[in-house]
Amino acid sequence: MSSQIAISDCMLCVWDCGIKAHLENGRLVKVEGNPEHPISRGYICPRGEALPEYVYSSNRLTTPMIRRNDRWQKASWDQALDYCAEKLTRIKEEYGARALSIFCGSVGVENIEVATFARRFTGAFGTPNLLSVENICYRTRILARQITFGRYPLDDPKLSRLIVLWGHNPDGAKGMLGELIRERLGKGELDLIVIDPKRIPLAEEAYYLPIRPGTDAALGLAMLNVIINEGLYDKEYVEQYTIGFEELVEHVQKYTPAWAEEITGIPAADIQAVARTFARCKPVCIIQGVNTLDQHRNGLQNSRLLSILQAVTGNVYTPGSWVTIPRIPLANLAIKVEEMPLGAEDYPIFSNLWGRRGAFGIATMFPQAVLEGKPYPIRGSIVTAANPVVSFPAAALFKEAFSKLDFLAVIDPFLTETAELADVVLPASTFLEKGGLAYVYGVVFGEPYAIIRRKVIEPVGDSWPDWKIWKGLAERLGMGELFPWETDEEATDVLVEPGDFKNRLLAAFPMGTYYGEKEYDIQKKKKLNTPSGKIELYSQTLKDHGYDPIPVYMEPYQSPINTPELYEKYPLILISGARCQEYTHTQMRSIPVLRRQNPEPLAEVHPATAEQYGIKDYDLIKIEAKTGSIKLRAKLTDKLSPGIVSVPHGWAHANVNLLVDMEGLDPITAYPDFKAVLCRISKV
Ligand SMILES: Nc1nc2c(c(=O)[nH]1)N[C@H]1C(S)=C(S)[C@@H](COP(=O)(O)OP(=O)(O)OC[C@H]3O[C@@H](n4cnc5c(=O)[nH]c(N)nc54)[C@H](O)[C@@H]3O)O[C@H]1N2
Ligand SMILES: Nc1nc2c(c(=O)[nH]1)N[C@H]1C(S)=C(S)[C@@H](COP(=O)(O)OP(=O)(O)OC[C@H]3O[C@@H](n4cnc5c(=O)[nH]c(N)nc54)[C@H](O)[C@@H]3O)O[C@H]1N2
Ligand code: SF4
Ligand SMILES: [Mo]
Repeated sequence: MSSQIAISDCMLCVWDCGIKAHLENGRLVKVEGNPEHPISRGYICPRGEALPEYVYSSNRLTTPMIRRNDRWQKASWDQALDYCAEKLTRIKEEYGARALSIFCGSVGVENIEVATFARRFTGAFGTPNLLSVENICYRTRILARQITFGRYPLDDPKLSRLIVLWGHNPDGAKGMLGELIRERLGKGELDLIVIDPKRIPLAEEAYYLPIRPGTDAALGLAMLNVIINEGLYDKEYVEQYTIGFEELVEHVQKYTPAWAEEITGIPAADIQAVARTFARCKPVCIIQGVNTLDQHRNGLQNSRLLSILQAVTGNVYTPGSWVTIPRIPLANLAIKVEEMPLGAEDYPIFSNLWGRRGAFGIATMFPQAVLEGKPYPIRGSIVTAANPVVSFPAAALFKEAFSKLDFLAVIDPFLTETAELADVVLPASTFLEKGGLAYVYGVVFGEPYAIIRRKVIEPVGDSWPDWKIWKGLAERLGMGELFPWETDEEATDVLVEPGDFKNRLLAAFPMGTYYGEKEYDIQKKKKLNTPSGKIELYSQTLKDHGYDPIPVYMEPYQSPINTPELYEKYPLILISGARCQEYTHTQMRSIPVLRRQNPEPLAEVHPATAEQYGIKDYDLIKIEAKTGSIKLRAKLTDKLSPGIVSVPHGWAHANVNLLVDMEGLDPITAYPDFKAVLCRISKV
């Protein structure tokens, strides 16, 4: 028997922890964290450890399948790709190229191999409609920081004196950050503030502010009120590097701590205390939820407020605050389509900020385009590395839309709920069965580090890597010359621009290498990339587009104050999507070792709230909202504030997205409100 250990990285979620993969006769048998990886330093979560069970799962799709007479039939790759090509050609002839949407999920934007070739195919086919989770996750905060700073600065938590976890629970969503914070707290190097409706584990070691979901902007504005009126801002920094401070001073006057207490439920004295600590401790780094604050009707302005808090206290571009890192020299393999995608007119900043064109259209407009033909019909879709029928808001509507297409193909290693609606499923290899590139370390620790990945095990069954699937499709559509790569190595290496970095990266395999250094003090060295060349506390760009140039407070669309009649019927607030270590989104429920650790979705409720409705721990309950209802068991916990129900996302049989609608989208980015939905509960 031949045993071997391969150094690689895990892509079961976005953080790319370093791993050691133990192989026996070429088969993966065990996975552990790699202590030599400079960022993850040996950290591994239960999903990473379950990689052998994941890759060899009996639920893997091992061959293409075509649906005929409502039954799946196994097909060869030739048959399946020919079939797709025929359907795609018909859609193009009948409705034009734009009637096809390519739909990418979390893996479809985070795994650069998956994302790059999906995007290239979109351009080659000639449709502008590349849709993705970026319309519900992360792009909003990037935009908010770009609007404020010209670039997107990242967290630098290794050197912070104070960290604010604002709607973020590292123990669920970003384990290696949790480890770092505990290590630094243990050494007495760090203070911590937690702002969350739930007393998360790290709140035990922090100054904790329980907040009413969706009211974060009220807290942020009141903190600014205190910081400005008590003269606690960084006068020199503000004067030299920002514009709009005078307008900001006037703007925040009405947002007093007493006003914010009414809205957020946080006592005014606590708001004052936190504002003072925030302004006096340097360097400080707000680590906002990866999506939490963005997934609100006020999402972009929530994120803008955090930028303004960092800026007025002089906590941008300094060690331990928010920093920038050089851009990784990725090759640009996108093929340009002149026409703008769905939603570009209604959400112009999302699509094009200062001539920087966004990669994606507005995915939340997809159901309307399919079901009503507005603004024009979408008739076909290829979904890759996504499960939107479960992961997107207004789940019933998305399901109906995917069901009513003329043609749907799904590329995935598993038969997802979205794949169950497809005409064709194409089995994708997982990241360990192909090449790739890991480079998201900037997002966790501001680290400009990258690793080139090579295949660790052979593709399972007759699965193909994504690049090969797109190539096969392109060939059948007469565009084969645009996908000339023949081997896994070629298709991986082409992701990085030729040059010094690429040579270093290849030479550093399998460990990876830095592609630059953190950049500090750039505000001192050059004009920033905003229209004014300064940090824009007041944004003329937002104003010119008809939005508030300085963030205002906006109630959640459904709320006790905004919709009091609805509140009478649905008196509790539903938050959704808190992460757990066992699963990534809708995935991995069929992996027994993970399912045993986390067998079923549980709705968290405060014991006092549960008692009001006669609910005991582990009772089966019904949660109803305006758009639907789900059933699952209750978990009583006094960690969650009373009056709130917290439900995980990603469980198909109790899909919380049946309760989330798309009525009150963020006017700037069309993000839905996943985190403040009115609901009621009852014992079943
Ligand atoms: N294990 C695991 N890790 C993941 C993922 C996964 O599926 N599984 N997904 C990855 C992805 S794509 C993403 S986007 C990130 C998500 O990462 P985050 O958005 O950071 O999610 P969480 O850390 O779970 O934090 C959610 C916290 O926000 C609180 N919260 C809810 N509503 C509000 C509110 O209105 N205001 C405030 N202040 N707090 C609120 C919740 O109580 C919870 O503690 O996680 C990534 N990491
Ligand atoms: N209510 C509520 N809903 C939410 C959220 C929330 O907080 N609350 N969070 C939202 C967020 S932030 C996000 S990012 C979305 C995520 O939404 P999705 O991306 O739709 O969810 P996933 O389950 O991660 O789907 C990824 C798919 O990629 C497949 N896959 C894995 N590797 C590969 C590969 O190499 N190639 C291909 N082709 N496929 C692969 C997986 O099997 C899986 O089916 O969910 C969102 N939904
Ligand atoms: S946190 Fe877990 S799933 Fe995510 S990359 Fe690390 S080991 Fe993999
Ligand atoms: Mo996300």
